[in-house]
Amino acid sequence: DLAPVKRALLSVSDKTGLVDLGKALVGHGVELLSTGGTAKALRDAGLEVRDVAEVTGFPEMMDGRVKTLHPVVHGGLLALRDNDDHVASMTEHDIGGIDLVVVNLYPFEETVAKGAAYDEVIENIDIGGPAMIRSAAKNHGFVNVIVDTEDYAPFVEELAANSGQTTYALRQRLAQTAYARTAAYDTAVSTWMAAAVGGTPRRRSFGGTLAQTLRYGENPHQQAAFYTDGLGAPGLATATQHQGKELSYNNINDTDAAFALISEFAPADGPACAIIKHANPCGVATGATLAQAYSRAFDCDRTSAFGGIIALNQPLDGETAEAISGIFTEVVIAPGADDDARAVFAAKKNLRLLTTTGLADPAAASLAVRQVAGGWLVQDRDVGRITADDLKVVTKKQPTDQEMSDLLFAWTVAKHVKSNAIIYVKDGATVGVGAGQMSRVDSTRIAARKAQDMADVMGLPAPLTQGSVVASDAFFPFADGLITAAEAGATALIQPGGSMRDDDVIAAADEAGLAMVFTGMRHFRH
Ligand code: 93A
Repeated sequence: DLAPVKRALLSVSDKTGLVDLGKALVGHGVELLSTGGTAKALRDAGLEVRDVAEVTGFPEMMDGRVKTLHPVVHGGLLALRDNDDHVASMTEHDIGGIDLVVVNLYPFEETVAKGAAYDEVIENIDIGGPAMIRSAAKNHGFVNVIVDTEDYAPFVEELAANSGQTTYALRQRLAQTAYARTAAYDTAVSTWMAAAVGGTPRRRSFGGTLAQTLRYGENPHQQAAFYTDGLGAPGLATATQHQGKELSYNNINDTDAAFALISEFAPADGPACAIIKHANPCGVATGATLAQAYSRAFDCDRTSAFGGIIALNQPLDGETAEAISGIFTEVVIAPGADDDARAVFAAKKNLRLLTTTGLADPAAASLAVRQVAGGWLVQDRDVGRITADDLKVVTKKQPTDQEMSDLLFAWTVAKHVKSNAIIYVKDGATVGVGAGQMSRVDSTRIAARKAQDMADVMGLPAPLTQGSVVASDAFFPFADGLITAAEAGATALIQPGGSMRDDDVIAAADEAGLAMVFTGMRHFRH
């Protein structure tokens, strides 16, 4: 199953490693064909190259839109070398075999990521490159195709090991990679166009490139990997890890949740901190300083914060790093870290520190995709946001200014808590979080009980839910949840409203002397 490599066509946008590869190929007696810019780069390095234009008898034309789209190229790639008919056609039409294609495509993803205008993005849709990749990959019985610079060196090693030939196993593996590349490329184009067109496209595809193989998945018996779309959104896909061992599957999932939540808090509005466990916040707080925001978030649920993921909305400083070092933390993610902070964490070998280029845009439209048996569920990410103007006060009592500010804070956190979500907040800090329960009243009770536990731990006379406000991610179907919250000391509530029994719930609020506002918007997170 060894096949010789006698002629190669190189056509690459990213010229990394090109000259070394060209030299190695020439060293194995391979003839090089190439397109404009690639040929120039090879010639500049002193290598002998034939222009594809010379081989096809056609110049590159239409701003390069037509360079390699020619039967002499595709015949040379697709011809079955052991088929008499094919070989006769090659002779008749003067088509030479091409045994290796090295192509990396116009940088479509990077062009989108840098925010280029529509027409520039369109010009960066590569047509000839994917065509050659697909032709070569189909004919992997004889032809080699390389789409990643990482594959240059192993390919050269294979040639050296097999006196200028390659094995079927290698060609087959390269072909699989090649089709994944063209599929991800077309996915990027189609995803970008779907956003430009709007609406619900009849066809959707999803794809990405391996960023990291993970040690295992949610559990050790599950294989896992992290794939990125290359479109450059701020977050884990583009973050820098400064220390600590590799992130695990659960770390990535939880850190993503932490970063999405903290991105709701604009740095200009002051420091904020979120502590995440199992993708749910166990403490979120603002503070006069970042260190204070951390300690207030920590005080919501000190027990759960152990082994948590911490996200900050401002660059990490030394004082906050010191405070965080008090207990075991898995990951800290922040839009930067100063030298003092780096020095403090240097002693904490197991702690992973990630810095991002900024926060995510909490209003940026993107898709949330979830797999179900036989398909995918796709929706817009929940970017719903409200301001005080959107709220309707439904009780006799009006919320005070402080309550109003806490209600909006609680509502923002609720969006990032698994349903049924109940969040108690006081003075810009969560003081009780009830997450992921099958009944809303249970979430209300659990959050209050956890606040009581914290009061016991901290030696407080009363739980911090006394004088707090409460957010509920969806309407209270009955008055029981609201009554539980009032018993825990809540004075104001925020919820979507819209239940058949809204009147009962409002009456119960009035009876308990609570203020309540309706958002008209729900934040289910299942
Ligand atoms: O505009 S294209 O879609 N038309 C083509 O016929 C074609 N052939 C190769 N783009 C085409 N390519 C791409 O040109 C390759 O995929 C590669 O990314 C790039 C290399 O161009 P150059 O060698 O001029 O730098």
